[in-house]
Amino acid sequence: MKLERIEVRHIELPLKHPFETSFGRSTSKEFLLLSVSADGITGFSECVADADPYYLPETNGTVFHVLREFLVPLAFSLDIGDPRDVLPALARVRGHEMAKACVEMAIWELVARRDGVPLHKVLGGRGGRIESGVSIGLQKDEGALLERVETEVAAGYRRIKIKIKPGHDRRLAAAIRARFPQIRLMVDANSAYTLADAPVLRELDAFDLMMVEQPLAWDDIVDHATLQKELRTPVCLDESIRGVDNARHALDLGACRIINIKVGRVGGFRGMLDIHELCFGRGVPVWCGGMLESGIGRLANVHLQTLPGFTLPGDTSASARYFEEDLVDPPVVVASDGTIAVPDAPGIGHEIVWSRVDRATTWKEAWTP
Ligand code: OSB
Ligand code: MG
Repeated sequence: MKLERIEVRHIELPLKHPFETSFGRSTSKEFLLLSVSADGITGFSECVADADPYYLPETNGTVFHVLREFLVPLAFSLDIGDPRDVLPALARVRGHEMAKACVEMAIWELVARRDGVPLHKVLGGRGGRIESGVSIGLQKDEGALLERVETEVAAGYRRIKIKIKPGHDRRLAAAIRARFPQIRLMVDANSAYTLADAPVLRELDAFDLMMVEQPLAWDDIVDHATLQKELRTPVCLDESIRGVDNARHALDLGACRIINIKVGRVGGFRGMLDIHELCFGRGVPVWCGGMLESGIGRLANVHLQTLPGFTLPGDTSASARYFEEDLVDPPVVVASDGTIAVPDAPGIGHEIVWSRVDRATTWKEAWTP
């Protein structure tokens, strides 16, 4: 199969509420939507890069550049058989995992549509339902945070994650634990600490947290290994994991006991599958992170979480937490038992509403071989 057309759109969707982390505050979601076509069928993917390089180095601008100059011409040169072979075929381009992932994921989605099967089928997953957790951003004060936790627990979510940063950590975890002794709770620092903060992070051991996510630098595994030895709470790596090789290095060094897999951060579904297999083989739990995706990326996350190693609830929550109106119909919904239905229609499995996509598109560009 040879690709015949690739289109990229820049989409801007307002967020219902600002989302704040240790690295910044977003009021809208800006992302690239990729469409790849062959043999009269089109597959879709949502790129996880942001407008800015505050989470990881890639941005919508760097992704567009690398697509136009390198990955799109390379993708047109491929004779595509098994979609597992696409990521290795892009290896000449070093790094730029998010740019590679959006090409690779759109090809998998196209293959699923061509074969008339849901995405989870081509990935080797199952139908049914997945467990859902939420990620709660930094709030204006402790009262507002407790209110948000209350709302999400009442909605049925099976795990609560809160964002922390220096000065807003121990006290927040203590307040939530005092009010909700039983909930599955974790914290995400998005690289806001250094090894010198180990004493503060060790105090978090008192709150029965499932894990502390990415406390140290975005590209570190060595200091995380030192830190993990000093904590009872498992360390989970997010930003630091960019592919199966560095995931293996992290596990070998003891830098973490849990891995957050974001498919767009690890080069696409092949990177996700390889890390999943590595961790499954070693009994290391994985879960699926989120990047405030629209329904297109959100549904990709729903499908991949049906693989057997995804044993912990992920960050895939309802579309309505973020968007007035999602780009897919129906939107992603979470039942009162905290689960999401895995679609069984072809590809991502929900209709893309093109009138809404057109309205949210700020610019687009298309290429042919
Ligand atoms: O670190 O997991 C993260 C959002 C943007 C960038 C990084 C992260 C997040 C989230 C939100 O935690 C997860 C979601 O609800 O999509
Ligand atoms: Mg994270």
